[in-house]
Amino acid sequence: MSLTLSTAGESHGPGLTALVEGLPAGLELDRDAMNRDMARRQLGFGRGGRMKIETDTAEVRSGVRHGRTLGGPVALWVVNRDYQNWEERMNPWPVEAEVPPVHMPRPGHADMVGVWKYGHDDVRNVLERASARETAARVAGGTLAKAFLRALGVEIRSHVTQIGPVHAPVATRPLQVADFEGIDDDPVRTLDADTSKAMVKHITVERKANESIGGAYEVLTFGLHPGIGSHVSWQERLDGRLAQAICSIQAHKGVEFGDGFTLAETPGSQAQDEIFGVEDTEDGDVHTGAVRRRTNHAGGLEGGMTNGNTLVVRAAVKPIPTITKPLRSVDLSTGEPAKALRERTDNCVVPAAGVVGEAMIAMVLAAAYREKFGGDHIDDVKAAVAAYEARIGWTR
Ligand code: EPS
Repeated sequence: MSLTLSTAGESHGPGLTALVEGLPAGLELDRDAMNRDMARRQLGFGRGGRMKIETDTAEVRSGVRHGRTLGGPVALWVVNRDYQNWEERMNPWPVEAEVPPVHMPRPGHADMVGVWKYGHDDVRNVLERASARETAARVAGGTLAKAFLRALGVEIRSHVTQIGPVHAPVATRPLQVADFEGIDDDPVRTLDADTSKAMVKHITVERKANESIGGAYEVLTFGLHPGIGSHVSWQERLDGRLAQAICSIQAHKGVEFGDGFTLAETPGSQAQDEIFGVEDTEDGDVHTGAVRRRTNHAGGLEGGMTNGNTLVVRAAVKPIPTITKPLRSVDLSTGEPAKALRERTDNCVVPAAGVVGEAMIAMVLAAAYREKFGGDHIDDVKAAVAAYEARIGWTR
């Protein structure tokens, strides 16, 4: 038993579908919490005009009755309100109107290679599916994975750590769930007020210069049991699975766990997280079951498995390729030099990307929990988790 998410839909088509298979029956869902996540993905200073058109919700189409899962596939529907402005251009069926094709691929987008690979002569046939609008369906699906994890005491939070060259200060102590209270009220979803101002200023300045802006965010998962994932085969190593999920998000170019790339320059004796017994506990130690840790260089992963410490995943997001200052490209119908497609766009998506990162991490973790603990009903899962906790002597 695993858990899978499939998405369908185009950016300006009728809407998006998320199909989640493998949830246990009896899992309680909170409609408001689901839609809060949908709204959080639309937040962030630097979004474009499209976000004023959409008010995303995850509408349950199947698999849930009276607020609880039935054990079958759950289908969620996210309507594209903008479709009413695109009905001719994006109609699934032939239309009378002349719809001009797009021939100018944007450097950095799927446009050009997608046209070659799939045999299209209209870039729109590629860009509509490649668009990061698809992440609305990922977040919808992620709300179900989060509900499942929450039922087992696992919570996921994210914050922006970098916008362009502006870095948030490194936390001086391990972050806790409570530190994230109110983070979504910050315009760039960062934890430090002065950094937030500097990030907003940077986006404002770059937007005026017709630039798009990248950055980085961190996703922390609290309360994970040790032993999620496995060392026994490369396919089951959780770091590998998490990296795939994060790097599959549009515009994501890098991922690291814990101290990540910094570990490459750290002497071995300082790069590991020493293990202390309970009798050796000091203030600030992280309780990871029967032992304590004073550091978390590993980001909560050892040997491809969770180790009971907080999972720390950091992702790098490039500046998105739709820019109001179009770059040089060629007209694919003539091969002549041309300016790339210029469209309404976002300038900075990093605050929203953090919410998408949460959803993808939730999907991977929930799948690994399903694989480890099985169970047809959520109570079966809870019983299996409790038995495992007793066997390894683990407490939060
Ligand atoms: C996107 C382009 C913009 C973004 C869109 C992703 O859409 P539009 O072309 O309609 O202005 O707003 O993101 C979303 C719609 C969303 O919900 O996140 C792109 O080309 O990737």
